[in-house]
Amino acid sequence: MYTLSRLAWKKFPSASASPLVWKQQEQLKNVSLFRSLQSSANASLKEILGEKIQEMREEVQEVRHAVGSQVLGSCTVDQAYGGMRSVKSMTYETSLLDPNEGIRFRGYSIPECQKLLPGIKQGGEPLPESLLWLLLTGEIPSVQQVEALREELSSRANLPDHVKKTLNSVPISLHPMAQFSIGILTMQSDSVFAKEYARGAPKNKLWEYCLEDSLTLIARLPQVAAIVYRNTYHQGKQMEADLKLDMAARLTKLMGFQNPEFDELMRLYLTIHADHEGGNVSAHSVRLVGSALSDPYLAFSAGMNGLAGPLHGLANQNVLTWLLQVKEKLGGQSPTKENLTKICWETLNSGNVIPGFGHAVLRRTDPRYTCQREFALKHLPNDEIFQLVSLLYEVVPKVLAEQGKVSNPWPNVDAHSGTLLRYYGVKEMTFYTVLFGVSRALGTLSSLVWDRALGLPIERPKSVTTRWIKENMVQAQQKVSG
Ligand code: NMX
Ligand code: MLT
Repeated sequence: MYTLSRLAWKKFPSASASPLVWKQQEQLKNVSLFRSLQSSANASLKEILGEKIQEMREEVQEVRHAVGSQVLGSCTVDQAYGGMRSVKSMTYETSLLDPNEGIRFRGYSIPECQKLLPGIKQGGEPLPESLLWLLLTGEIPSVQQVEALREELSSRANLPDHVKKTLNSVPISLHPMAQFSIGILTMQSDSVFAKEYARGAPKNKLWEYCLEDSLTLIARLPQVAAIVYRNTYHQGKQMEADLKLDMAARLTKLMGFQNPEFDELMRLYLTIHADHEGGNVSAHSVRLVGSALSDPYLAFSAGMNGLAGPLHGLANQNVLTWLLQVKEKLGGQSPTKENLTKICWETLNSGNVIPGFGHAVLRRTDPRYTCQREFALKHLPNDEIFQLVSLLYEVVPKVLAEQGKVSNPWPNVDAHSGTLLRYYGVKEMTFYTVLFGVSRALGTLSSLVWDRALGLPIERPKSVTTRWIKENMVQAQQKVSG
């Protein structure tokens, strides 16, 4: 039997005893973005969500009543063959991507999140727990709320033995993302959602069970990731979990690191990779599989299988592999714009993409790249690989623009993350996408809770064959043109 979430009932105590140092109250006094924090500082996550869901259900009804029959987007034949690029055909509440400005989490840009979301120290990076609260509720959390959520996640973090046994028995020749996905599926035995659905739970209650599973899943992912890491690269010697720590620090300790600066990087990392609106492969896979009322474990594992592709999350692994190849090709020469331009052309001419550059939606430098660059400028300005990345920022967009194929020559999030991880000692590139996956749980599972709250139906877009297009469109056009 599962135990009901303490969040369901818990009111939050005063933050005065919190070990966390909170920057937000000071900063927020005069900020107009600061919407509803003060009024709800003592409400529980589930209370707030319950209220928001009620409001949102009404809002969606009103919107559908007002404009339900209007066209949101249309789809050309090229778009149907072209990965449905830019076709507006779904709603997704937790984040929105602007092609020029980049991602906003519930309306807040990354710099705004860095300012407003509670961190562990003055001027520090946001806690991923803070972002999770924001994504779920749409509100900047109070100090007490983040601390309570941290405690709640810690209380759910222990892995069942059968999950450890399964992870310890898979061959380490399996890619870490495949191991990670297996670990997630193995936890499915604890799905409250699946049990309650089988017992006949009504549709309007499903979000509560989805929330239960999502919180448990998010809480346990650091340990799943760390077991994969320690098994694959450290002979299976596992580290003890410290449940007093925040999610990011718990993860780095479980991986075997003891470095407060690396903990700060991990807070930033887990925050910025969390969500990227609804159409990217991982988010859309979670949404799609979840729409069949598959439970959050099944849905999230599907998302991770998509994240593991080289055009999506695996690009972070490929970027560092490529950077090290570039370094090798330089053969001891200092990198210059000239020799890097030549190497970029060699990559393109051999039929490969330059990993970490380009994007399906973005048309400028990814703000997730920019904030990582700022972190590097502050903490590792003299690192050799960072300097190479910096110089490539001046070279690659020019080369890609000259080649003339790409819609966006600018760097994305993956162009930078491996350099930072490597600097702090995570040199095993094949592990990088797992860290992306731990973070992506925050956004995709928050969104899944909302999918169930809004009662979104099973996804089933209509497909057509090329023959159908010929018979219904090509021939019709030929008739018109005589
Ligand atoms: N290097 C070389 N060619 C590229 C690149 C690149 N970085 N980006 C796009 N192209 C090519 C692309 O392969 C396509 O070629 P073709 O017509 O021969 O098929 C052409 O440019 C047009 O593609 P776009 O419309 O610019 O990009 P699309 O929306 O199809 O794909 C990506 C977006 C991200 C898949 C693509 O830019 C890419 O492959 N980038 C490198 C891999 C990468 O960094 N992925 C990570 C994305 C972020 N994430 O974490 O998921
Ligand atoms: C992501 O973070 O999901 C990537 O940038 C890919 C995307 O948004 O399409």
